[in-house]
Amino acid sequence: MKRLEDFSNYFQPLVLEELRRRLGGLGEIFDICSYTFSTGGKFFRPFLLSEVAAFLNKDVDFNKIFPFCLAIELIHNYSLIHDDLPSMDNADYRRGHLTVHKKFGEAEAVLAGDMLLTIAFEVLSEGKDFEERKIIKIIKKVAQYSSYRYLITGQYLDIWLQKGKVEKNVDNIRLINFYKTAGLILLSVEIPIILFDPPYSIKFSLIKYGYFLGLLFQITDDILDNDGLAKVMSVDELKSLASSIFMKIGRLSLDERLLSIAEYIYRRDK
Ligand code: GRG
Repeated sequence: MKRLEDFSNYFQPLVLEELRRRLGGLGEIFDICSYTFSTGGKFFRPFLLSEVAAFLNKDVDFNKIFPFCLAIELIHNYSLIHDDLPSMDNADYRRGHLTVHKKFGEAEAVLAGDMLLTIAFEVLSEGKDFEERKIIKIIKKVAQYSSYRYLITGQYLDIWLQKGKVEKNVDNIRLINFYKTAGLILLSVEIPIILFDPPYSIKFSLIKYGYFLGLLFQITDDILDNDGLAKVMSVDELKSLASSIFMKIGRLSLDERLLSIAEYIYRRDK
């Protein structure tokens, strides 16, 4: 998707610049913590956040929402670095490059994840262009969604599924995958809602949009990776599930730009 590619090309150097501003004086610590951002992620979550912000306020100045975009991407990368660790998924490669622990060592990777997660909260506290009460509300929501409400609970359940403590069935896998994926996707939709406070009907459609997008993202990811739901459902079943969610998104009263993001997720091949 051209708009996402343009956004990624614009956003990636900004992320590196921000990390350099904070960690540049710390030598190798900067190299370890910034490595993940030079390995070619899509930057989908900050892109989604900026598109929802533009939907709610056509004149939005990107500089004002940048701290929120950055925080989401920092948390996303922290979760991937920790997910790849030997005690979790034990992955050697991500995005076609060595994972952080393979390149720099396990302790270093744990600390890099910790660093990115905590910097995200520092960055959020710097969103000076909006009222303080909105910033506090966002910080609270980000803390909840990245921990017990979605990400970390999802990871616990996943680990227990691998260990046989949670039954491997379609419902449990759907729930786990949803938790692991939906938290940050919903946040990317909910943060601009908090910032721009649209009327209730728009808020409602957008939250449904974020929820469906989270589901769709995970289903297409499982089809692409032949993992998760693809282990317990056929590709045809998954495609028909994805198609029904995509149709539901199409019925929400949103604009063409937001619908085209759903279409990109639905049809993506990487
Ligand atoms: C807190 C350790 C810990 C884990 C939380 C998020 C998570 C749980 C684990 C990450 C691994 C995983 C399967 C996440 C599901 C979400 C997902 C599909 C991530 C990949 O997102 P993309 O495709 O990645 O946006 P890029 O590489 O483009 O940034």
